[in-house]
Amino acid sequence: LTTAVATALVLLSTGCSKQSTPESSTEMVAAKTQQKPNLIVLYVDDLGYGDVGAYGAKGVETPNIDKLAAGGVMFTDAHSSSATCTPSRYSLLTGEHGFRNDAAILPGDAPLLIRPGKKTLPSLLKQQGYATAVVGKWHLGLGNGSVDWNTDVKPGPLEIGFDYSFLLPATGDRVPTVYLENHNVVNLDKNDPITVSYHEKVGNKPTGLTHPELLKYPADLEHSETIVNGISRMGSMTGGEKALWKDEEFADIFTEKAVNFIRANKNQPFFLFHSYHDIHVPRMPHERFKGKSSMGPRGDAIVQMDWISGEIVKELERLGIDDNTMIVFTSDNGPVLHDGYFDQAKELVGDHKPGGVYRGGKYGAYEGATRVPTIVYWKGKIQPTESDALISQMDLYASFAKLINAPLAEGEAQDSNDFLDVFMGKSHTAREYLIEESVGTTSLRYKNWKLIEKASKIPDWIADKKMDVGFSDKPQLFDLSNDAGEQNNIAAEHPELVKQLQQKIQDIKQN
Ligand code: NG6
Ligand code: CA
Repeated sequence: LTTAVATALVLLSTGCSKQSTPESSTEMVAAKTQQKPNLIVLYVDDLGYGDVGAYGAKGVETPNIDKLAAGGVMFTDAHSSSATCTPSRYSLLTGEHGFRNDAAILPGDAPLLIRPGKKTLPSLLKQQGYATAVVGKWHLGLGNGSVDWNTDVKPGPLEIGFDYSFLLPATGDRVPTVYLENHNVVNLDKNDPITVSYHEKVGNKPTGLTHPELLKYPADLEHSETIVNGISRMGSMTGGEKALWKDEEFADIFTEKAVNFIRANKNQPFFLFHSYHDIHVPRMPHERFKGKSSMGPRGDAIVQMDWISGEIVKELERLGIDDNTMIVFTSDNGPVLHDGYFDQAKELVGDHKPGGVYRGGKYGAYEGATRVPTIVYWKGKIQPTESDALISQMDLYASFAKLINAPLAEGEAQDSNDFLDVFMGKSHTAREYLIEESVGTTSLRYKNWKLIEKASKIPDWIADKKMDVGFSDKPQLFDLSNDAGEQNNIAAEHPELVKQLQQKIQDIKQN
């Protein structure tokens, strides 16, 4: 043995993996990297705190997720960084608040929000020898502005740390309604090029307004542009007929891509960001899930989402790598019933409470907006427990880094804290403070206090939607320890505390 190899062996046996491995010994590299756990983030869209069996769901059963909850750490105060998708995803992948980059819901043709060169969770993991993939909904923009879907679409996930991507480019309700695998639209016929616009009508495909008789669901005005697969969407699109997706196939196609990635990388550490379309609108689960809940398409989409989760976990079990894989299950924001399509989500909800005891949901400022079901499961490594630690998805970045002994650069993941012990269920104490972003204002948690700042910039499209968003022209203060449902604004009784919390928001923002 050379001295270098001997040193590496000692490091291996002590579990220290920071030391660089001698280049001459490829076997050593293999041996070393094999020890690192696989990481999977199961990222559901618009799943509320109360939408999972283990969290009290009434109208739907989720046996696969309940199994993770029963065998892992089930969090009761874990949050997405924001009440909407784009900023939450931005935060998960960069470890910083969305407001640091003005992240907001993006149109379907927006440029890539995370610019190449920015440190990201996948780039860190890739540097540490991980194979990295994102499968499913992206909604973080692509390209540099005015994307041409007929050529290489980049920069995108591959330019910010992912080795492989299979995407629904924006959302299910936004064009383009095609899959993007790495840089290319899947099944694109060069003779039938795609054009997309969010400013004007392109081509002559029917729209929800001109051809309502073609629709599987009626939709509101915003969702009444180009019809694809019987569903009118946001934005206008023409061309790419052979490439158009069928919403009912999402579950099977994305699951297959995820499973293939896991199989192909079973012998080396991998990171899979599995980003569900469910249970976002349009809710159009596969035929076999129809009627499997009592809540219509929204409930059936939850059943489908549970099935997908089960398939991924079963694959890990089949391959015998479940004991070397840490799984984080969570959602990008809280629940919404009516979100543009008349799919009876409101009418059929019954006594099911999508946000559990928490008020509000998607877009808003109340707890229901960001407090989401969150489970960490790692067979054999985590003792089942429930945790009421206040924790954010942003904290996964620094915690994963800690798990694999990867140092963070100065300024990298600036809002992310290493709470590995909390994610592993060994400690129940995480944050004292956490900013919650909504589309109209900023809120702050301080222990069990919750401040909702007076609202400033409520977008028009939400102002007239009559949602329980909690935006007010005065600051609101709630004591969640006796008012979890945020009913009693006690700001007037605690003026000093309100001031301090407002100041804290400013401090964090200027940090
Ligand atoms: C909103 C859409 C909504 C949904 C949301 C994004 C309207 C009226 N509503 O703008 O249907 O697509 O964007 O959801 O336009 S998210 O989960 O990706 O943030
Ligand atoms: Ca969402």
